[in-house]
Amino acid sequence: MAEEKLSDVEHIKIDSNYLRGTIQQGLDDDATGAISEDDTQLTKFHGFYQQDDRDLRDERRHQKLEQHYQFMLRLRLPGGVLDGKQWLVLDDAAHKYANGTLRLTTRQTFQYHGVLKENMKPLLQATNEVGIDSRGACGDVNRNVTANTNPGLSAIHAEVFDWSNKISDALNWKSSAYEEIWLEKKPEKEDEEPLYGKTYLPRKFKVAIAIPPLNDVDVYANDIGLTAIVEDGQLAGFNVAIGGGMGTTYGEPATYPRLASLIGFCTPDKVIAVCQTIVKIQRDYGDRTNRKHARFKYTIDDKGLDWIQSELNERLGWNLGEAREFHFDHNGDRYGWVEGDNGQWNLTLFVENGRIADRDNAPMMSGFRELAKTHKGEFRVTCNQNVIVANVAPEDKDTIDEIVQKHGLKDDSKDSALRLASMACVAFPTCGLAMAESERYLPQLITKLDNVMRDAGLKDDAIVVRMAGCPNGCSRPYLGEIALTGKSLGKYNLYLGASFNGDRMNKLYRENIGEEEILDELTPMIQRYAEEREDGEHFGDFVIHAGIIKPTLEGRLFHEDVDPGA
Ligand code: SRM
Ligand code: SF4
Repeated sequence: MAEEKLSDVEHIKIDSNYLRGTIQQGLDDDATGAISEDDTQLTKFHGFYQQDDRDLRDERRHQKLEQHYQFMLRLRLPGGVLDGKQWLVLDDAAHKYANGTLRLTTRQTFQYHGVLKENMKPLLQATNEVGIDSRGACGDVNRNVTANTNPGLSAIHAEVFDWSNKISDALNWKSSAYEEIWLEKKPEKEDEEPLYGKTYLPRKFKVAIAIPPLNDVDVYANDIGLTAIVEDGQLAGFNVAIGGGMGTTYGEPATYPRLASLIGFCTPDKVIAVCQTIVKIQRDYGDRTNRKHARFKYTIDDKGLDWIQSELNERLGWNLGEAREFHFDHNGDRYGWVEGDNGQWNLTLFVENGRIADRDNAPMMSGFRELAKTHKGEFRVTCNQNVIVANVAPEDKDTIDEIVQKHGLKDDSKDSALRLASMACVAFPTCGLAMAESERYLPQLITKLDNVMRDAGLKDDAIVVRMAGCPNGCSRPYLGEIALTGKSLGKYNLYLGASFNGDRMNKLYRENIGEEEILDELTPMIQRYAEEREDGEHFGDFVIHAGIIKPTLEGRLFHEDVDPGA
């Protein structure tokens, strides 16, 4: 590949001296709240995105002020597990160095928003002090490794959690730029990147581990989706699926969401080698000229799945085994108390769209802080942006319940089945790519849909609703039974008919519609569903049975409008 064809970001990486660039000089420059444009690409590898408050853009422009630059920090938290001491430090840092909230993400970790340049170092030093870093949380490398939080299968969960940590470490970048810049430690050895080399990957890369029957990680949305195979109560190994991804750009059919393809099985002792080898294939063959075509899914579709499989087998020196039997029930969370097979209890709490904040009549941040002071087990963040208070001794359940009650961490009057199954990405005001509201708007739309569901007698039905502020797919909308992706302020594309367990994507149903049309479309469907469904059927299936959407098993989203009568 001729050098001049490489994308700009490739040059920035090559010239960065192993991801240092001029980040330190940028931090020292107090004439601006921003850092240099090139460095904004490099800080991603360290976990930071430069943003500005979009609510203030016009006002600042009017006042001839520079934009209100600030940073988002994403932490690396494989498997989403942390203890009470760590939680308290994250909470404290949110008040001292960010906007006073914590944001749980769809990849099982925490984000800080509104971090000013001068607070970046102290913030990272605080989290690193309790063993939580942000290396590789963003950037052209492997991201946070997610793992199922299944509270019922405690022993298998512990084992899978261990593998998520090992995979995360094995796929992380190694240069000492991180310690040097943020922790002010002198490098102890020469920099090298044995896995990635100086140009890292062509694009982001994601790994998830599911434990059937739950697919809460949405395993098929990942570049590598591992499904734990449990036989006779033991972890026998992992089914391996490759090439999942959600991102697409409107009007560019060459970009599309894709579900990962199942290619085989490996035993646990081989899983690191399998992941590293797949990453190396993407490193060597991924497109470094066009970032919109650089994800592994496109490498697979360009080269062919067979070619990728034989390349993998050849590099490994052995062949993956045949994929083993398994079954997924659904991709949501199980709320309330669940007893683990170790006799300890686990409480899953709903956090609407992942935002933990103290609001009038809902002191959620304070509630979790109280839990963190008291709880002796760990917390687990789920890929549905919720929190599990995990490993609670039977005798401690009442104390946990009291704190939950006192701080309104559970609100049965508000938390309908529909709301509990909903999820929105961040979007405005921090996301630079947002075209429409998401986190700030979905709660209101759900309230309206709740009325429709209640009137239809479906108040206990958990239909998976997902909203995103643009087509990039951060809330994995193409796996929502009902999904909305932002087109412009107040306007969304409506998608319908994904399966209930994350193994089939939905299809575009209406384009560019506002709230009134959304409700006009969904109300009669929900009413008809209530009339026609048989017990146990799910909405995604109903949509197909009712003939509104033809099913797609090809793993591709259909972009043409579908005739409701077809
Ligand atoms: Fe995402 C970009 C937020 C999960 C696909 N995502 C962004 C940025 C950083 C916007 C930007 O590039 O300037 C968003 C920051 C918003 C903010 O203000 O915080 C952002 N993504 C998020 C989070 C926080 C959404 C949430 O509400 O939880 C999730 C953080 C996950 C994490 O902890 O690592 C998040 N993003 C996802 C997922 C879901 C997943 O991984 O399971 C996807 C779809 C899966 C995939 O990768 O294909 C996803 N984000 C994207 C894309 C499209 C990538 C593509 O292949 O086209 C972008 C845009 C890009 O990379 O160019 C993006
Ligand atoms: Fe931003 Fe779009 Fe991702 Fe939402 S889906 S957080 S609007 S990039």
